[in-house]
Amino acid sequence: MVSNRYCPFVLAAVVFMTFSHAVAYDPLDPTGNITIKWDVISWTPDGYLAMVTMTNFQMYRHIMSPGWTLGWTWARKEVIWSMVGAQATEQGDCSKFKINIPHCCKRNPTVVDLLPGVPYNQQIANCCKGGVVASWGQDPSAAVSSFQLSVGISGTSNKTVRLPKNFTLSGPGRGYTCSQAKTVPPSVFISADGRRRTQAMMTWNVTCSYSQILASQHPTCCVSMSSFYNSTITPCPACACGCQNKNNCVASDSQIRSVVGINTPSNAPLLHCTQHMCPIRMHWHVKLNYKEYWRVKITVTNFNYQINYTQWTLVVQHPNLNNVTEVFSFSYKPLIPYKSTNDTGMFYGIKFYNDVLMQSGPEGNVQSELILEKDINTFSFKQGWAFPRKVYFNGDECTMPLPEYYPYLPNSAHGTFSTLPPFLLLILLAFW
Ligand SMILES: *[C@@H]1O[C@H](CO)[C@@H](O)[C@H](O)[C@H]1NC(C)=O
Ligand SMILES: *[C@@H]1O[C@H](CO)[C@@H](O)[C@H](O)[C@H]1NC(C)=O
Ligand SMILES: *[C@@H]1O[C@H](CO)[C@@H](O)[C@H](O)[C@H]1NC(C)=O
Ligand SMILES: *[C@@H]1O[C@H](CO)[C@@H](O)[C@H](O)[C@H]1NC(C)=O
Ligand SMILES: *[C@@H]1O[C@H](CO)[C@@H](O)[C@H](O)[C@H]1NC(C)=O
Ligand SMILES: *[C@@H]1O[C@H](CO)[C@@H](O)[C@H](O)[C@H]1NC(C)=O
Ligand SMILES: *[C@@H]1O[C@H](CO)[C@@H](O)[C@H](O)[C@H]1NC(C)=O
Ligand SMILES: CC(=O)N[C@H]1CO[C@H](CO)[C@@H](O)[C@@H]1O
Repeated sequence: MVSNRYCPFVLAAVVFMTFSHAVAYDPLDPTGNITIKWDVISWTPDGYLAMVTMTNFQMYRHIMSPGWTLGWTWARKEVIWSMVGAQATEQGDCSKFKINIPHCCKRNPTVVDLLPGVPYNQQIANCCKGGVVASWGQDPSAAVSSFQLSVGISGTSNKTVRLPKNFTLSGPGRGYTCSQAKTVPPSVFISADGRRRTQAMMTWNVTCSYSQILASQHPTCCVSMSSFYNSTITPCPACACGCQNKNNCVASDSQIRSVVGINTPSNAPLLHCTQHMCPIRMHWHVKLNYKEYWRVKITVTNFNYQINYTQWTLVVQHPNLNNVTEVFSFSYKPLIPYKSTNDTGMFYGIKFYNDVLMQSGPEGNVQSELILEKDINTFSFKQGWAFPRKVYFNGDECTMPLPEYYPYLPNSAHGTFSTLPPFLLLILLAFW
């Protein structure tokens, strides 16, 4: 299956990926981050009551099930008396407390969201979603997660409180790096009738940013291509996502029933065997050429037997996305990180229709078609222009084939144009 001609390319792709993700900066979402805001709502006899709000400002990277995990280190000997809307995963050693026992005595607590459906008295607004947080681009109202905690044995004024240190965020898994907590101007809250403003006693912010290279050693998706003008299907590069799982992949959907539950290594994903070994493949097919428009078909396929991708997102960069006329079956939203360019957009599923990309198998794909209006000055089928420049799935960049393997227009490839049968030539001339 693995043909030799891909080998130099794989190397080049790996080098390229390593290079392009070395910094925690995403050119398609330059201000994307997750901000964690602590508002001290009131002082208590031995500490304070704080409202913690996590906002996902990333346009297209959400927090999937099993959700976020937040950790920090207390500056002194603080304890958490109680929590609402979340819980510390470990209580730690509270043996020195006799009457009231704290919720958590650890110096470095680890907090997770509660699951949906917890009793009403344990809930607050924006909690209890199993740690799942939507991306800002998809649904800003669901891009927030909050909890409340009562902290003891801490300072009891804005001069004596010490900010927690060393924040860690798993979203889920690695990838996020958090800044130090920084005191910011106190948050202002407006009452329900809009006629009264109150403010926090004290507020601090922590900003966490994502880096794909920290999240995973290998890419997690790849792109394949085809077109109406060339019968070649350009596959994903061989081992585009590393071939480390090649030995325990599943050869056919019928085999999966005998494999699941028997020998599934806990951490390694269970993938369908492919030459690219990616959990996700996006296929871009240049389908039709009209006089003023052209049509593309997009298919996203899940090769992972262990994940249903809920609230999936797909980001595509292509110069003609400034003239998208119609998108079928997916929601579409242009992303305009820089005012001067409008060449990037995000696709995501329609709620209750195709917002879940099902596990590998017959249902494990989602499809869409889009119609783009040609801009006479830039439009071309030559030089692979009709294919995307960059593709991200769930916020992780997908490996592209090398340009030399793109399906080429017969005339621009290797001078085959002139050797084409005359009737094909006529058709081609009519189109370009
Ligand atoms: C975090 O994101 C918000 C919203 O995009 C932005 O205003 C803010 O500057 C970002 N913060 C950092 C430190 O990047
Ligand atoms: C503490 O509060 C006082 C008055 O409310 C304010 O003037 C001061 O700047 C605050 N200090 C800090 C560190 O927030
Ligand atoms: C910060 O947290 C990381 C991981 O939890 C740990 O390895 C490191 O030692 C901590 N640093 C401090 C100063 O507590
Ligand atoms: C702190 O975070 C909130 C978002 O939760 C944001 O609105 C606010 O601007 C941030 N403050 C600063 C000074 O960055
Ligand atoms: C995915 O969803 C289907 C239908 O809801 C369910 O039967 C299946 O067990 C789920 N798979 C995983 C890996 O969660
Ligand atoms: C960007 O392109 C989309 C079409 O894909 C269009 O609807 C939108 O108005 C454009 N926005 C700007 C700022 O040019
Ligand atoms: C189709 O594209 C392939 C890959 O780029 C190229 O090798 C081939 O020559 C093209 N076919 C024709 C008929 O030009
Ligand atoms: C042919 C066409 O509609 N071109 C438009 C493409 O989008 C740019 C910017 O959004 C417009 O300026 C063009 O007129």
